Amino acid sequence: MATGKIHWLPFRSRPAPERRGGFTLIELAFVLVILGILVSMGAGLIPLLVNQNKLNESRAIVKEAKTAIIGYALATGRLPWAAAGTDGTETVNRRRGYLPHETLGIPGTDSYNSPLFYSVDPYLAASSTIEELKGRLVELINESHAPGLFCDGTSIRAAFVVISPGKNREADAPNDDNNNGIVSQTGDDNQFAKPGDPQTSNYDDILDAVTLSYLLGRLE
Ligand SMILES: [Ca+2]
Ligand SMILES: [Ca+2]
Ligand SMILES: [Ca+2]
Repeated sequence: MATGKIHWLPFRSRPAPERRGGFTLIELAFVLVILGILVSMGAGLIPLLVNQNKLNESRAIVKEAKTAIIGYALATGRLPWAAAGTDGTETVNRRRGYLPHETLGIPGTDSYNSPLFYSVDPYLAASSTIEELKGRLVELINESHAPGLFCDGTSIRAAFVVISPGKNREADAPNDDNNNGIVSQTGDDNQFAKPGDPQTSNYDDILDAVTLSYLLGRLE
C-alpha cells in the first residue's frame, strides 16, 4: 500500500470477522437475561422454603408436646390442667389456656416464638391413678360420662389438644371463638379444628389431638 493505491480484495477472500472463542454482546446479553430469570426464580423460592421450614418446625414442637403429655399421664395417672398464664404452670380446674410446659418440663413456644395453647377434657385431668384414668376414658368413650372436648365439630372426641397459633401468631376459629387470638377459658367453647386442617388465609393454626381411644390404647 505504499503507492497509496486502493487494492480491492476479491469478495471471496475478504476476511470474515474472526471468532476468538468469546461471546458477542448479543450472546452475553442473552446469557445475562437468562441468569437474571433464574436468580429471580430462586429468590422467589427462598421465602416459600423458609415458611415451610417454620411450619414443619412448629408441627414437630406440637407433636413433641403431645408425646410429653402422654408421658405425664403414664407417670401421674391424669392429664395436666391448662395454664392460665404463659409461665406454663398448670392451673387447677382450667380446661383451656396455655400449654402447661413448665409442669411438663418442655419448651412452651412454637417456631414463631408464640406460646402454645392446650385444652383438656376436665374429667381426665381430675383423675389420680392410671386405673382411674383408664376407667374415665372408657366412660367417655361409651358416653356414660359426657365427653368434654371435640375436634372437627363434634365428630372427633379428644382427650386433649395442643395448638400452635401459627404464622399469624393468633389462634384462629374454631380454636378461638371470641376472636381474642388466644384459647380462652371463657368465651371459647370445647370444639376445635380437625388435626391437620389445611393452612388457608384465615386458618394457619397447627393443631394436634390425642383421641380418647388412642390414649386408652397407650395406657394399656
Ligand atoms: Ca393462627
Ligand atoms: Ca371453638
Ligand atoms: Ca379466645
